[in-house]
Amino acid sequence: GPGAPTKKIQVNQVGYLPGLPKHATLVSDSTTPRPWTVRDSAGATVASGQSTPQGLDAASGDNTHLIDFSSFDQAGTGYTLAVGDDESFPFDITANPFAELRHDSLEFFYHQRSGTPIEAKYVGDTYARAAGHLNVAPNQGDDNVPCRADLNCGYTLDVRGGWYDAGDHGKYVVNGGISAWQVLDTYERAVALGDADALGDGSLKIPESGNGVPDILDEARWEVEFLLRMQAPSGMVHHKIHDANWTGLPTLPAQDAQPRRLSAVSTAATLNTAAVAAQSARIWKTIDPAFAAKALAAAEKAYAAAKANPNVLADPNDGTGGGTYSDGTVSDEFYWAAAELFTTTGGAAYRADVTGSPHYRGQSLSTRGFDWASTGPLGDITLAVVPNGLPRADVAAIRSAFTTTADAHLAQMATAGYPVPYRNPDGSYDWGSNGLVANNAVVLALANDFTGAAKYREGVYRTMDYLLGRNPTGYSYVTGYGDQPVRNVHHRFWANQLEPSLPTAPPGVLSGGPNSALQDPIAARLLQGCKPQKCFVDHIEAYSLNEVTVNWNSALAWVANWAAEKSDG
Ligand code: 9MR
Repeated sequence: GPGAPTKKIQVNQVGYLPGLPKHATLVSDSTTPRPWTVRDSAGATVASGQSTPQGLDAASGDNTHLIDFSSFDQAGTGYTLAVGDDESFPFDITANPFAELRHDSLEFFYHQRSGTPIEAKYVGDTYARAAGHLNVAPNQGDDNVPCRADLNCGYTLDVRGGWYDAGDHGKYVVNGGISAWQVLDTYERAVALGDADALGDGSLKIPESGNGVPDILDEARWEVEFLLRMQAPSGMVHHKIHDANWTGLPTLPAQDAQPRRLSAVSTAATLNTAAVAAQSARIWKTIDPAFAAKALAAAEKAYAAAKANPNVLADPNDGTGGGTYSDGTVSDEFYWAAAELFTTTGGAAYRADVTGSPHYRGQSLSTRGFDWASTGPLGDITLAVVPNGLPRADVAAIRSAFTTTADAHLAQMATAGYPVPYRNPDGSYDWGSNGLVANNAVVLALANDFTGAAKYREGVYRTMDYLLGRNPTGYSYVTGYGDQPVRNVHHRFWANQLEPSLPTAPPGVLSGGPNSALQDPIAARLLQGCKPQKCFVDHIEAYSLNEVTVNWNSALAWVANWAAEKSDG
């Protein structure tokens, strides 16, 4: 059936690291061990052993065996695993499997830029395209947009720029904000706890390369500038801007003829912008003091406006032409924004809001993970990583919340057929499960940063195994990586499946992944009764399974950069 894997042995199709555990999954009903071999690219047997039967795996519905070939450490390319007549996709053993992914996953954001041409000199002819949403016909532009007619705001805003959210051309503050934050956090964490060298000026193929500022900051700033434009004169921030009606696939940004609608302000968007602007203020403090001051003023104004308007919720039914991103709980956004403002300013009022929050000290960490609607952990990451004025014992308590959550992930992964740090109480897989998985790998990575314990580092690479092919569908969920990567992600420009003159996605883009709620017509038609990890098909119209987004790629980029730094390659 659709999504049926083509292999019985699932591996990380990209690469395993010498000196680390190397695991694969065999699908087999046998209750006794089965002999396996590793073959080199010439077909010669270079290692062998016996599998360990694991029985029925609930997440996939497969009977699985563990193949542990950790003892084989010879660097090389084109290895395969074989059991009987079955053979895996090829894989490498290499010191740094993430050297390219760390940059590809960040360059995704340049491709998603709105309001600027995407130039061949950075992306090549295949991916070059005209600017979108600058009021050049048939576009109706984002540069002079009134509020939705029924809102009667009395002003227009220039909200050009930013990143398109996903396969659609919407720009949503709560999701763009967490994504910009995470790209910036990739840099902040590397400065505070790791090695920021690889993130410097000249590391990415983007127009700002060579301007003396780390490219990763330049790319994030493209979105931060947009978030600041979404702020209303009141200090509140508009929730989103998108088309009046959904466009079809394919539609290039410059060909979008729909009117653009600026939605109402929301408390969530206001706090999200406050958080990212406050973070930006400290990052650019010496790099660009004027921008830093502008960002801080916007953040403080937004935070004050949100305190005065604490319950302005986005409309959960406003889903025509764009996603809703509605969120009924904003206590986590209050905590996150206060954490960023406190870290940047040391202000006593912000500190009181942080320490008095029910989210303080990792209370919103869970084995499901975090996303645009659950932002408390973002505040925890900042407070645990970036130097601030909290008591040492409180910082230690936040850090131990990460290790406790990481331990829960590792315990659950230890018995899984296809180990992955992600678990809902009912076993379901959410829309964007791969993004949640990648964010939970961030938790594992931080647990390693905080403790140095090797088990957490191994957990990060084991998570990459899942995303790169050691899963029950046999897909590498990262475009361009592995022998069977997803090829038909939901995107209005990378729509090769529908229009052969258009490209497939560039390398380094994360598909949303399995979603057991089957929330699009393709999923509902093809996947009834699927086990959660198998609720996936590589189809361009399956937007609830196979879309790409800025928030999922920001999580991938964070983890890929950490994994590259920590692989010593
Ligand atoms: O990622 C979002 C997911 O958490 C929600 O369950 C889903 C339905 O509301 O929406 C997802 O976000 C989509 C957004 O609404 C529009 N752009 C594409 C996003 C990814 O599919």
